[in-house]
Amino acid sequence: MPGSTLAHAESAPAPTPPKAPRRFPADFWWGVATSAYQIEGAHDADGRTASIWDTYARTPGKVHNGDTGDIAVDHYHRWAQDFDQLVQLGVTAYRFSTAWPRIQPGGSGPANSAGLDFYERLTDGLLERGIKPVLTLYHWDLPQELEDAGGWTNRDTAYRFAEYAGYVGERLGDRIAMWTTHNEPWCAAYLGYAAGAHAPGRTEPLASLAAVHHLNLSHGLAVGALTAALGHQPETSITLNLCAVRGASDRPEDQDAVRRIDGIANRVFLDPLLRGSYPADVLEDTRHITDWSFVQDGDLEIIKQPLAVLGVNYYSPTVVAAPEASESGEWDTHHGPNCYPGSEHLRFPRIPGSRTAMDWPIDADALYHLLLRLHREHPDLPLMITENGMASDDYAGPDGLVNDPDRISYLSGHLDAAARAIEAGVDLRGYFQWSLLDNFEWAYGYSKRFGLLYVDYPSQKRTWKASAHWYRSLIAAERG
Ligand code: GCO
Repeated sequence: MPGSTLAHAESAPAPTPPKAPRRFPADFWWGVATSAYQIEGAHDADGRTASIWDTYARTPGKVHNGDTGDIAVDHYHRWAQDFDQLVQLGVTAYRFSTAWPRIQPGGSGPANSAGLDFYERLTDGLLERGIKPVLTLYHWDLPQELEDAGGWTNRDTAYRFAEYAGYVGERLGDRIAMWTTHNEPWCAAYLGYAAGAHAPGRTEPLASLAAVHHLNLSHGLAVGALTAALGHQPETSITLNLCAVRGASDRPEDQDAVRRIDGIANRVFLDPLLRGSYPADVLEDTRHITDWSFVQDGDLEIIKQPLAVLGVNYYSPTVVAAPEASESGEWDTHHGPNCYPGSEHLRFPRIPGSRTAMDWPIDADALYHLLLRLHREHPDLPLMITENGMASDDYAGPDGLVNDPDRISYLSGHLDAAARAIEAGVDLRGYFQWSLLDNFEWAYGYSKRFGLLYVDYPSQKRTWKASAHWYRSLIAAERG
């Protein structure tokens, strides 16, 4: 076990404790989030086989600098020291994901006991530290063999996912405080199969819509598998990166563009999950691409399962315009290329104002309005913010300090928005900052830093940023 490589910036400036009185419920879940491929490394340890991200990262030109998750931040070996930092932060919950190819090498056949052992160590390590394990079953690391058989465009993958979920449920059972089936099926489907900007790098609109459905279907099947494994339905959720979209103007064509994007990005998941049907306007908007015959009788009943909470990942808003209505010659491509099947003609005018190191616009108010919308449309559905954070160009100064005032300002503003939403009646149960550690930021490799802890990649040394001290003091003030 490597020696502790943590470097506390002991003389870090004492952050100003939050001035506001407590604004969150006493039982609010305060957390941080990570994902397997982004932090674990140990890509071929103890039986793990390749995922689509291992393949994609090895494909020349796909990932910045040719970076891969082979080592990442070596969490596979350093998890205990990282978990000790969770205790220092004072978080009450920790959101992580399990790597399917570690648990079921090749995506079919028996479970790999050594892989399950690792996640049992994580789970028990969290419980021993008084921290709730929030487990995501799929954060994009599909076993490559399943992609070779069609991936999420192949209906059978949904059934393979349920088998994998059953293995994890059987081993970890009721030790998991919240089971999340999927992280951002939007990314898995649209960036993976339409834009080609994420693994598996395909650019096939029809395939991406089939992937949307099979991801939705796999959610329902996995809930069934967890229920069978545990003997009762556990606390279950799914995490969506909902698009906080507004029009470039009030012109009818821009407002119809909003309807289109809201449908293909949000309601194509929300409606099957919560209403048991696909939105008619989305079926119409995509009629020229597919007749949706991949939706089989009974699928929608499977998808619509009771949810303990809906996880919401929020980073930045979106403005959309019909092509001729654009005011600015610049287009905001923080989604990457327009990857919306059937709405590729729409454009995203660049939003003025401050932006993160990802070139994403910053607007906490859009989070407030997104939460209120969800509460309005689904008043009995508890919510959790399962990811919120920003990339900034962090560096350790000669004094060893990592000052990240922009991140503190971002987190403060978005937590203010969350508190205002609670005041307005939203049943918000928790907040998970993205991310505990600087890590592998997908196609950006290690060039973007989202962590509360700075990672010096060559040495794997962790250093608290000023935002980590700030978040710790905020949690302490809120927990009282
Ligand atoms: C996502 C993923 C995370 C990202 C984070 C920053 O929301 O895209 O869940 O894996 O790293 O959001 O982009």
